[in-house]
Amino acid sequence: MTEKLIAADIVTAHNAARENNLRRDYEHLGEQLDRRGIRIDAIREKVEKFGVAIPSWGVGTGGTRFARFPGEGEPRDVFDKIEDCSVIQQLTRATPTVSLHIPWDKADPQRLKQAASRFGLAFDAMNSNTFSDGKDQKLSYKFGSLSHADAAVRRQAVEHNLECIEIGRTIGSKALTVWIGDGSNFPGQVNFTKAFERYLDAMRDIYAALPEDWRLFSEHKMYEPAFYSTVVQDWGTNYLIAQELGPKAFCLVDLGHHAPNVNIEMIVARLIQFGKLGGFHFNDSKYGDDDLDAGSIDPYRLFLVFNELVDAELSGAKGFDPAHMLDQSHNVTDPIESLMLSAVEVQRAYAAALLVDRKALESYQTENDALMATQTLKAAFRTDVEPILAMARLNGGGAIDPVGAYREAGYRRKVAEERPAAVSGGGGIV
Ligand SMILES: [Mn+2]
Repeated sequence: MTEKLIAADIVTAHNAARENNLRRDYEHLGEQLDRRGIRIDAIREKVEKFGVAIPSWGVGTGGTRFARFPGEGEPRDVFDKIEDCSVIQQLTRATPTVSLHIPWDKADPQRLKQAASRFGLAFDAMNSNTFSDGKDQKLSYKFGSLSHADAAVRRQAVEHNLECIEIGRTIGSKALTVWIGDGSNFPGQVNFTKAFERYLDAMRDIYAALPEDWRLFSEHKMYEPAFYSTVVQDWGTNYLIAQELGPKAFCLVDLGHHAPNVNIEMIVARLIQFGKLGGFHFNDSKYGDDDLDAGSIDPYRLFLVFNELVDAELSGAKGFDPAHMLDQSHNVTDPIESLMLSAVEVQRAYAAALLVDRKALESYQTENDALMATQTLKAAFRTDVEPILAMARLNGGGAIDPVGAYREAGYRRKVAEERPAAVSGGGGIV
């Protein structure tokens, strides 16, 4: 029996007050979609099977390099984080997995496994950290990790990744995501070619230790923490890495890790075409790697990314199985609320992309009817799929309005009584 931290009667009462209206909205939308030749239940069934992983670090309050303003009842350790993740999954039914970051979440793997299975959660990709110095770490990553000029530092970074694989193996993870902060702040500080060659050598050692059924995701990022050059800076370099390493290596696309206005959906299409799309870190941004909530700034871009994903899904692209994760920083909101809404936004983009009339789109493309082609996408994007998402939640035992139910349950207030307030100040993510 899966344990639930929000009392079942609160969710039941919450849904009872909204169910009639939802059924009417769902029926009405069903009629509209029927006229477009779409069966609403088929879309809902796909949405019910769609999941996006919660990053353990996302449930703590984030911050900037200027300051961090801790919220009430912040998780004290990975076990509190798993509890918070279980609330997100209970109410949204969209987040069945948790992605851990080592060493932040280091704990006895058996205990981790038990903590997750208590709530029916599983573990998604493992994340290594060689972008900051851990407490008992011998050598510093100040000047890089997997690409460091000193072989001993590179070795230490490789060993850390091997440890992440080992922990992941015990808790049932099937992938390792590697993001490094390596780069330079001054022209001439590093030799681009040599640094990348050292990185590739180190990654080959990590790749060699991957279990048979695992995947290795490398994540590119244009800038920050390095501000002049970054070793894994864009999707081109990322693709080279995946090619060099072998069939278990894939590219991870974090939506915030590109220059403003870059056509990310096109990058996604390219990676799919060449069988190297590993997965996503969803978030949104206005200026750079802002780590804002998914879909909060440019929901159309999120939809366009999903348009490519659904196209690949429906056309049966070979080996297509992208991992979905959120990766964002919640500086001014309750992280649980932000993560619930972000998971729903990702689902929304998926559901809307499923509504694209692909036959019509293809014929408009063939006829060079640019206007009608783009209107075909817009027609799907403009459709309010909320009744489909809410019905999927209701069917799964979640809440019709997850944030509403969460606030009614007073979860944050309750955990704040048990979890002492964090000391404020200090920048950086937790
Ligand atoms: Mn990321």
